[in-house]
Amino acid sequence: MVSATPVGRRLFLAMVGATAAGVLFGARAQSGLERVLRPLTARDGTGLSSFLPTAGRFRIYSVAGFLPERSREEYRLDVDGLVDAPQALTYDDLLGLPRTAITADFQCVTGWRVADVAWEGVRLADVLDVAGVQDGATHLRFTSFDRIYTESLTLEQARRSDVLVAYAMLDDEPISDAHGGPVRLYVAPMYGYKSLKWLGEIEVVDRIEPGYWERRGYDVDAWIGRSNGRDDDPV
Ligand SMILES: Nc1nc2c(c(=O)[nH]1)N[C@H]1C(S)=C(S)[C@@H](COP(=O)(O)O)O[C@H]1N2
Ligand SMILES: [Mo]
Repeated sequence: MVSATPVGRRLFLAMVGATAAGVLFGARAQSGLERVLRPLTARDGTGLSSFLPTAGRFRIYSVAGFLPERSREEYRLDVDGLVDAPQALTYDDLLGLPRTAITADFQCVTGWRVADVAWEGVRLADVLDVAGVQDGATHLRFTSFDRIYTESLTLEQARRSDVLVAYAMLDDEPISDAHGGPVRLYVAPMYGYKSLKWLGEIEVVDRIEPGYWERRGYDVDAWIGRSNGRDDDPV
């Protein structure tokens, strides 16, 4: 798979911490394996789940230590800060915006990679246009409804066509709770930690506020293959 790459000690310790606290189980979403294992592994704090065959599969991460749940009916995406018209978009509002599909490898900075994952959703740029970004805005601050995880992007990065507010993944399924549904961020050209799960709020701001992992030593600009001391193949 991916060979070990030198990473700073601080970063290494952050990864070890993440592995102990944040990996709930690892299996490809919607597979029979996952359905069978979910009740066991979601509660497994022993690390037993790491013996499951997970090569080429997603690890399910939650730094919060639990998987928050929100139904599509109760879901809202707040878009606020330096915008003309603050929004509380429903799931159906998002479905009503132009649908975009991207298929690419999903790459975690710790090394695991899932090939050819299909994502569907709305371009983040289109969501921003609904709210109307004001002059002087430079960055976005994303907050998960797990109330702990945060992320950031520059406005320029956010407007790329391969950055999605995603509501479907894998084989056209809605995004499961485990994978950050009903709506998560998907930042195709960057390592997985930029793809914030359980997306609750997008705040338009005028300065960078580093996200959860960035405050713990990871690069803010997390381009695959040219950040965090790694040299993975680009997606
Ligand atoms: N809210 C939240 N989003 C998150 C994380 C997390 O712990 N909490 N982990 C990140 C990391 S490091 C990766 S690699 C991906 C993993 O996505 P998955 O759990 O669907 O496999 O989610 C990212 N988004
Ligand atoms: Mo990751």
